[in-house]
Order: sequence, then C-alpha cells, then structure tokens
Amino acid sequence: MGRNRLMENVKMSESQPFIVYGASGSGSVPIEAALELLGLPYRLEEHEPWKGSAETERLAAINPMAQVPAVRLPSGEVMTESAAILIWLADRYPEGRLAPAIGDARRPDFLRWMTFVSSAIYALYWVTDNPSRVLEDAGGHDEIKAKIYRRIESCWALMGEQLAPQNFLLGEEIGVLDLYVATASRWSPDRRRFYEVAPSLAGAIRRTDSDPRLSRLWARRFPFEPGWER
Ligand SMILES: N[C@@H](CCC(=O)N[C@@H](CS)C(=O)NCC(=O)O)C(=O)O
Repeated sequence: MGRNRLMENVKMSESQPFIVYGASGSGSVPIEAALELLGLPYRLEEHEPWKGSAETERLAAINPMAQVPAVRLPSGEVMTESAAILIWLADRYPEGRLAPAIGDARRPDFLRWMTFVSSAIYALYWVTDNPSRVLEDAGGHDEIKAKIYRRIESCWALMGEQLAPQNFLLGEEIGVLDLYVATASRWSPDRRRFYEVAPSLAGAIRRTDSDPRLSRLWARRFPFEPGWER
C-alpha cells in the first residue's frame, strides 16, 4: 500500500480533529508541521502567552504551565510538552515514518536528541524570554541572556559533533527531530549562529526548511525575517 493510501486511512480513522493550542514562532510549529506531514486534520487555537495576564489565565485553563504548545487529542485528552507530543504523534502514526520505530537501532539516538532539545535548549527560553523571572535587577538581564545564548550555542555544537546526519538528522527521511531542530534553531541566538556552531546539521535543516509540503506552513507560522541567513 502506498504512503498516500495509508495516510487516507489514517485520516478516516480520526473522527475528531486535533486542536493545537499554539502561537506563531513557538514550539507549536513543529507539531503543526508533523500534523501536516501526517495529513491529519487539526484546528489551531492561537494563544500568545507573552500577551499578558488575561491570555495567561486563558491558557492556564488548558495547560496549567500556561505555556504553548498543548494539543487536544481526538480522544479529548490534552497533552503538553513539545517533545512528548512529537514522539507520540510519530509513534501513533508509524505509517508517516517520522521517527525510528521502537526496535530500530536509531531509536536511542532519537529519544536522546528529542529530550536534549527539550531539556537542554528549549527550557532555557523560560529565562531569556523574561529574565526578571530569575533576577529583579534589570541591569543584569543582558548578561544573563548573553550567557544563556552561549550555552545554547554550545548545546547545538555538541549535537553537531555527536550526530552524523544523512539527508536528515537521523537518516534519509525527514522526521520529527528535524522539525523540532528546524524550529528551535530559528530562536535566538538565531539560525546564522546555528550554522556556524553546528555546520554538520545545516544540510538536514535546510532540507527541512525547503520540504515543499511545509513551505506554506513555515511562511505562515515562522517566516525568516529579512537578514536571517537561510
Ligand atoms: N517544556 C515546554 C516548554 C514550552 C514553552 O516554553 N513555551 C513557550 C513558547 S515557545 C511559552 O509558552 N512561554 C510562556 C511562558 O513560559 O510563560 C515544552 O516543551 O512544550
């Protein structure tokens, strides 16, 4: 059975669309991208947690951490945590081949790097997005941000040294790890620095950016701004 037929079957088995609680340029974007690649129906509910207390309250009713992304599964259950959602989607719809299967030799690497992006990199933006969360004195905020951005660069560098990508990060096919890194590497210190510190990952991520099935999504949800290096 061809990939398209399989995707049609997957679609028909889902009566309720997924609801993605997200925002442009946020960690919901790789989830939206995974749903696009899987051909699954979803509805987007826009929440920008940085927009103030009314929005925080609205979001906290969905995710007690008051963060995006969150996803309402067709079962009605709400799931949070970007890495967990991406892994779940790839595992739940294996026909989409967005992750190495449980018995695959690349599975440990897959789980390692999905968790690494979430815990070693993504979690740090809780501080850089609002350094007053850890330091009252605004005079120290630039230093905190600069130091954390150096840390993020060193994490990307380490990933670049340890991974040996083919066309994509874990092999010949695009997967949720590529979507996750393609998104997180657009955040500060930005994609140009990412290419400099982790040049071995550049090819896979550029290919992820230019997958024709995702071009509309990237343009709508996380466009490169003028001056950004592609
Ligand atoms: N561990 C969470 C982190 C989510 C997160 O930090 N989301 C950001 C947007 S990209 C957010 O909602 N920030 C608002 C806040 O933390 O107050 C995940 O991986 O989903």
